[in-house]
Amino acid sequence: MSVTTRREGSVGYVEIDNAPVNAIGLSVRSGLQQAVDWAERENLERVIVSGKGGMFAAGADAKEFDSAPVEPHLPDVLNAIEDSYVPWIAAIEGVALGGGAEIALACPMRIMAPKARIGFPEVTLGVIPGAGGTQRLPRLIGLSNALNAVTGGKPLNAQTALKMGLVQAVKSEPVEAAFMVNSEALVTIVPVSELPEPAIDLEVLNTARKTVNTKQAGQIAPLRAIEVMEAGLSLPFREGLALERQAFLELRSSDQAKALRHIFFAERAAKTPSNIIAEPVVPEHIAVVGGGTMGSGIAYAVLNAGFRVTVLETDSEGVKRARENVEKVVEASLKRGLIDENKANERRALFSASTNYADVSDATLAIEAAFESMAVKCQVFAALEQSLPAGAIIASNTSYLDINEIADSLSDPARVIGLHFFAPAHIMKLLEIVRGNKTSDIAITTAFALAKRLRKVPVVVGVCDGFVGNRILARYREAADTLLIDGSTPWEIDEAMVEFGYAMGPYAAQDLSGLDIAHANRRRQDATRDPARRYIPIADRMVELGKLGRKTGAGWYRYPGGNGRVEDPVVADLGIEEAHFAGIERVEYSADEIRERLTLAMINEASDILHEGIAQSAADIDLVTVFGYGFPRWRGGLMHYADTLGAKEIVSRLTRLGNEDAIAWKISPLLSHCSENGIPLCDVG
Ligand code: T1G
Repeated sequence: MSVTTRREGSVGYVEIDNAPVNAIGLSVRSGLQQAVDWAERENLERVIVSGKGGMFAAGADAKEFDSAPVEPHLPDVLNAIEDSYVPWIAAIEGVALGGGAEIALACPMRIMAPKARIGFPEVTLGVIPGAGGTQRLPRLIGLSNALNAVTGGKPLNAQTALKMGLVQAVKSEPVEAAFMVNSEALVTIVPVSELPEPAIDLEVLNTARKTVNTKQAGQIAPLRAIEVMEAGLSLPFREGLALERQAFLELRSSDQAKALRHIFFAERAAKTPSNIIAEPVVPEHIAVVGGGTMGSGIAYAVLNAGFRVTVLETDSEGVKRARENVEKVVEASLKRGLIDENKANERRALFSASTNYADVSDATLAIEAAFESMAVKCQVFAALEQSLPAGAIIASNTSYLDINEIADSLSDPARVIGLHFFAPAHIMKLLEIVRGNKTSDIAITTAFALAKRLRKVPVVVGVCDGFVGNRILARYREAADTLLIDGSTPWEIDEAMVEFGYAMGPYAAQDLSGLDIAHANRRRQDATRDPARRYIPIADRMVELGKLGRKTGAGWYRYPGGNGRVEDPVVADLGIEEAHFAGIERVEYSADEIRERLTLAMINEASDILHEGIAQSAADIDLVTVFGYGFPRWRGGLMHYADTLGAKEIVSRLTRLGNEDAIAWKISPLLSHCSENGIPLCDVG
């Protein structure tokens, strides 16, 4: 039963009971409809609706969005609640999101628990509120607050909801408080849909549109929400409702909604592989080796999850630096209001730094984030193997180096795994779990358990140069540099990729991370690079000129005194000069051609990664590209996007590009296979 009813005296209790998040599927809608009829048959004085398990309702069941809507439709159920002569009170604990919040809006009274949250996250799934939210909310909290809540999709805490009039009370026991509400007061409350609609405020509407076009560029749902909310201001409620419903149903089947649902469910499916059943090591104390940017970021991420952490450094200077780096992150979190002083002190109390490996003799997990040199890493791993208990798992945060080689330097290679964090490590959600040839199942399950505690998105990857993310990134950058020498400028390329949906293009991104990192990797690859493959020397020249990016005040762009970035004609000339040396006649590339080449280069490389078993599924590659490399979430990740083109079309375009450069555009056997057999990439793995 997804909705239970019981009465006590003249009060009816309706409880949504659909674990794990009380998603409002067909059985819940039917149960609520029956509850309305039941309350009237029983001639109750009031109904108190709540959710079982400390959660009101997570919203409509998004798993139903791929099938035709089935009655009773939620808007109709909510109208029945609102129109009933038995007044309903929503007693909200946990979260009331999407359709859950709309149930609350249909009730004359709403009471929230102090830690509960209420919101309209529909746009994060590529849709809009489809059960009255766009029509009731402006009437209740005003146009501006309603636009922010719906287009931003962010849940509101109880105090904010109370202040803006979204709920009438915040009580520690919402159900009990609902029982105590004065009956006379209850029956005099005007239903939300009968409140006067706010005036059309063009300035507020235009501000909302401007915000969406800046912060959610390319996304259609937020703009549709504004359109429907604006229309509703001059329509009778039921007509506004019909407009909302039509827009919701159209969006539900849109490419963007399908892409966002794909990522939503792929993220939640990223759990320990079902064929691995070993019990994880649950560390009380975690050692982090290296207190630099990555090490201190990792240490803070682990502190944030409540673990005791000791950062190991080589000398007292390093210990001091580690302490300062971690304190900097604590202070930044305090300043951003992410934690309060108590939480900050809790983290400080769990943290220590030392040069003495004996201080981590009880640590059952170590994460090495030392200098990216094989010799240094093997030294650190040997010291850790000596100091840590026998069953401890030892992980490396290396971005590129061979985990197998590190593992083979130990007497017990099974305890070695890669945990590849992304800077800033306490913020970026992706965690590549690098499985070596001898990595044990315990190490894998420990990595997944850690990822869950750190609220990271874990993806198992195999050992190769760059694993999954950095290998795709290297091919993306190579394709960009090829355009650079063949005719484009960094800013043309960046602009084209921002229009595709990236927050920033490849060159602005490199200026952030520093051009020296990729330069060091190219030098490392010199010995094994295919001499027949085109090599573009422009990025090397940039490093030789000391143009390393923001940190040197100039990279692909110039950064005059913190006033943002400006194009640098010296850089454009470098491309022209190198083209001249190489005897290349430069040509103009359109934004479409730039986007095509860079996305096809990544898709082709990712297909090889899948083909070689370095990634286990196309969905995993989608998680890596979205959560680690800024691929637009509303395109569903690299491989979901590839499937919108189709393998056949991709192969035909790669064939055309192959006429220019057969080596760089060599078609992945997986793409050829999918093209010949009509197989979507998302079915691979
Ligand atoms: N539909 C279906 N399944 C859902 C779901 C949903 N809305 N929300 C969560 N799940 C599943 C999830 O896939 C996972 O499954 C399990 O529940 C636990 O989720 C009509 C049209 C509520 C804050 O966007 O934000 O309402 O992996 O790991 O960390 O106008 O889930 O266990 O098999 O995330 O405790 C709007 C989405 C829908 C909210 C809980 N609602 N969910 O977080 O658990 S559209 C949302 C969340 C709508 C109306 C419109 C979070 C959560 P499995 P979890 P959590």
